[in-house]
Amino acid sequence: MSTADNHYFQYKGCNFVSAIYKKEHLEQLEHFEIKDSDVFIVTYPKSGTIWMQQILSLIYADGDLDDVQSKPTMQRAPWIEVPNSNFPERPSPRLNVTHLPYHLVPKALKAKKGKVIYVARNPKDVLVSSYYFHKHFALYESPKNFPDFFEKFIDGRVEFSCWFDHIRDWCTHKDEFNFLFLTYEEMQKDLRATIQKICNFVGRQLDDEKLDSVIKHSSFETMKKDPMANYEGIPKKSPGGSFLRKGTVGDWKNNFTVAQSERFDKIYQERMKDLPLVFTWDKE
Ligand code: PPS
Repeated sequence: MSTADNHYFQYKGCNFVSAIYKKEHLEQLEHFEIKDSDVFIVTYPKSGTIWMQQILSLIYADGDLDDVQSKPTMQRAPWIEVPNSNFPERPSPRLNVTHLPYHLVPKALKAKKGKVIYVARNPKDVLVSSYYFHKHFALYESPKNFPDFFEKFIDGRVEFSCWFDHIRDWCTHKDEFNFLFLTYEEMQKDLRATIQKICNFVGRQLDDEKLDSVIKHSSFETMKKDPMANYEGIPKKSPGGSFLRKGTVGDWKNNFTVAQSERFDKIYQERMKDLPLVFTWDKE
């Protein structure tokens, strides 16, 4: 990709925002030691990351809300690719999050140590959510306009590069990991069932009361009001706007033209035809 303005740098084929990430840290994290108790949420940006950080930390809190309500999500489950994530020193069980593509995660994870929860979201909604976040977040390049951002997204000229490559590489290599695949849309449709799936996967059981509490504290409405789960303090380009923007399925319909949608569908079919994935594109 063109990095004329140095907004991004490339590391092993993946685009990173220069203001946040450091090549030396990315090199080191490939060699991090992994423990069986480590859990990694893996997402392409704007696929439900903070939602899963909130859910997972609530599950591990086992009904004790003090920690969850006193620490922001990014401290409860930090990004391993952010230089100050402090991964090696943190006490177990370590909850983590990453947007990294398959080929850049700690190599030891591939030996089935630790657990990976991959959360995917239909890419039209990912694109739209990402467009608005680029307009909102001060450290990100402002999109020229929606059509221009659309082209960049399709070409992978965005942070963490191409959505199609991210999901393909993770899904085709899933058997190298203890791997749970979830979608944003299934979380929307049946959050209780999704939380139960996560509990089974990580080996934590919650009684009904604790399960209800996780559901309550991870609802869009509760998180939007919760300063520990809504990123209200991040640097913004202008007042107003919110990280928890709409939290729905199908908002792409309010933003894509018919021609953009048809073009996206064609590219999706070409790039995804041999992957057995089914996305929900509209509210059910
Ligand atoms: S990031 O920047 O990659 O960490 O963003 P990420 O957290 O992956 O995605 C942000 C979008 O997730 C929505 N969100 C939720 N939707 C439903 N319920 C809950 N609880 C929830 N929490 C976050 C958030 O609103 C962003 O989507 P959009 O479509 O922009 O609203």
